[in-house]
Amino acid sequence: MSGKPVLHYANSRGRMEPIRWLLAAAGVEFEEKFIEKKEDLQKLKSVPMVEIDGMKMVQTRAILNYIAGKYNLYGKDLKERALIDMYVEGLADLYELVMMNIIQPADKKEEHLANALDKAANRYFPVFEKVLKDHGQDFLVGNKLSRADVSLLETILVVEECKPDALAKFPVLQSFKARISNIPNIKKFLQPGSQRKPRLQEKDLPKLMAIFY
Ligand SMILES: N[C@@H](CCC(=O)N[C@@H](CS)C(=O)NCC(=O)O)C(=O)O
Repeated sequence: MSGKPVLHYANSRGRMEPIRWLLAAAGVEFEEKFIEKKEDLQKLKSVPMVEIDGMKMVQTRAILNYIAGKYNLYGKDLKERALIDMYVEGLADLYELVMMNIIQPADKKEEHLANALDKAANRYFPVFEKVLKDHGQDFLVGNKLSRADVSLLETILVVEECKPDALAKFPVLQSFKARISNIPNIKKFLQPGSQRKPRLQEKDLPKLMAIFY
């Protein structure tokens, strides 16, 4: 297949958003087909689904691994790849924790968010601050943009949506954020009108629940 990748998912972030980010960072244009109702999901069986290079790929991690490998965002050898995997999986844990806040019961939301933000500030961000500070390079691994940098920026932005000063105690992450946000493909994706999806609002939940649950 020679055309653009086609992404099948709801018109929301969910599990597709890291795929949108990675394609955008790689400078790859993509089309989107939004599922609107349960029957659309039943036809596809599993989403995210991405049509790419003649394949119909499912499973978020498999899709991300393929894109990262194809566009040289996955390190130069197995050891770099192992580091990138560790960073990406850790960031995915934090990302999921924050994203799940919206579906917590009303009386648990505040406590859940406080726990997620505490983990960001005391467990996750200090690790990345130290990695960048210790090696003094612009990127997390191999002095070159990788999917780990893309995940870190995406996760920082999601945490900042909940706590705008989340990076106050992390000067190295502040410069990292500014630097990576300024890479032309990423800068474009961060501008209004891109295919980046907005933060999920409570009012969007019933429609998504009707599709996925
Ligand atoms: N491991 C799969 C999980 C896929 C998944 O759970 N997708 C959700 C939407 S984000 C879904 O389809 N839920 C409804 C269902 O399983 O019927 C992946 O990462 O792609």
